[in-house]
Amino acid sequence: MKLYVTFTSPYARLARILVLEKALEDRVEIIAAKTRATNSPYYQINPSGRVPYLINDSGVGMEDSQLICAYLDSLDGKPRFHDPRRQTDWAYQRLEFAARNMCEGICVWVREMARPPDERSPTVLAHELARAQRMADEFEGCVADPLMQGEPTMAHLTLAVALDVAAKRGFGDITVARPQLAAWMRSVSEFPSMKRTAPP
Ligand SMILES: N[C@@H](CCC(=O)N[C@@H](CS)C(=O)NCC(=O)O)C(=O)O
Repeated sequence: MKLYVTFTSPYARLARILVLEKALEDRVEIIAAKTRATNSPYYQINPSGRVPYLINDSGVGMEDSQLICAYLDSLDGKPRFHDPRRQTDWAYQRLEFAARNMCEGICVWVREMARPPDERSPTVLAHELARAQRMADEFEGCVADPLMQGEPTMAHLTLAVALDVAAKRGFGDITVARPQLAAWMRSVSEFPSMKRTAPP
């Protein structure tokens, strides 16, 4: 299989983490894609131009971290990160989806900042800054929940990659002055799959 990524994308990082967690390194070739460039040859492979993108052993291409992570997790018939029993555990699902939405907002901020200064929207930047702070307050109140402790889930991984992209791409460390979230992030950052996929 081939997995197209960039090493800064939190979504691609989720797929890279699943490759490690599911011991698929020998089966999945990780390939750096050139995204956000006019006429990138990558667009011939994945017309959407986004990462991650997986081409499986049958040559079927699929995009989106949610789909790719679920697919990689299913290959051994023992989906640890997509346990069928959790699919209707709404207390868990709401945390995973909140983490994903927090990540999306931070990515909007990062993309906005990547534009030339005179093309940036202060309104969008302020909106995303405020959204992430509110959501961090919410997570400060719920990372002690047993659902966010113990063995990693997609909710853990998604929140952790979101916090890390914020810290590494100029948004700032959202765990500052949020002691529960800071302690939680320290412990999740110790997972070998998190360490081995840390952005440059
Ligand atoms: N919902 C998608 C989001 C993927 C995404 O937006 N990836 C960004 C990198 S963080 C990307 O490929 N951007 C390139 C572009 O927009 O052309 C997922 O979960 O995989």
